[in-house]
Amino acid sequence: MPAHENIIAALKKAVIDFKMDDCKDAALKALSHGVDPAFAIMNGLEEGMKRVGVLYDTNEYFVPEVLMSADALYAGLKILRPHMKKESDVSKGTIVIGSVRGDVHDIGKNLVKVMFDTAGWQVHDLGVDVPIEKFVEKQIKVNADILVLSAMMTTTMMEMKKIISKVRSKRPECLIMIGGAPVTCDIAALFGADGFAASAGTVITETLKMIARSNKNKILKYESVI
Ligand code: B12
Repeated sequence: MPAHENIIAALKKAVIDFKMDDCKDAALKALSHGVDPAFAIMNGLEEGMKRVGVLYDTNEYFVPEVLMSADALYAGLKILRPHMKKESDVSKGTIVIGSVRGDVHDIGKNLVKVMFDTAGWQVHDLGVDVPIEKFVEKQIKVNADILVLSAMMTTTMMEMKKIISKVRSKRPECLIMIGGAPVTCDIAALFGADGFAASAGTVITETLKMIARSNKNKILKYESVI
């Protein structure tokens, strides 16, 4: 097995076995072997946490193991993140991101945040369990181009619908991208979101498509009135 595959496998295993030191060692090894940090994060750390998700769902892991795995993932991310190459220094725009009220899951949200940051967006992270008002106020205050919402539970996901209609009434020009394990493309359409992506790996591509769609709609609207 080529060296970098061993390293990716070691990153994944360290998250699954919630071995923080092993995760740090594998992350440092990834850097010294020239493995692309983004590739290591998504194929090592994220895949490891997805496996932990399955072990949790099958009652082989419980909250303590899951939290220790999350700690190992974050230890690896802390080493790899600073080495991700910023696409450009010119800001692509401003986003506000957060996990909705009642939801403290942040691993997925933080991986999505890393992608926006690396791709050149100015990121305002409101953290987890964020009340609607805070999303509304912040996106107005920083004149956000995009509001990015994360929810990991079917229960908390319903908050997104309320946030979208509130933000629409205040600042219709702010685009809204949503995601998280229970969220689907159909749900995003139902809630009136402008965009959806299934993972951190696809969020930037889907965001650029969302912006292109909204620009096209603006042109169509303009053409219809002239
Ligand atoms: C880790 C975890 C926890 C950890 C969170 C640690 C942390 N720092 O985040 C802890 C232990 C705290 C926890 C607590 C609970 N959890 Co929990 N948790 C999980 C677990 C095992 C893994 C989630 C995870 O991080 N996956 C790895 C990441 C990388 O993947 P991801 O989150 O899906 O994110 C990716 C995509 O979804 C997407 N994405 C995510 N957000 C966004 C946002 C945007 C805009 C976009 C575009 C994309 C996007 O991109 C991400 C990266 O590619 C899942 C099981 C599962 N199968 O998902 C249960 C799960 C989400 N939890 C669940 C539950 C019920 C709970 C608890 C209520 C349990 C309890 N009784 O206490 C509490 C609730 C806490 C709260 N109020 O939020 C349920 C939710 C069921 C439901 N209703 O939908 C799940 C599905 C487990 C289960 N099958 O029952 N949990």
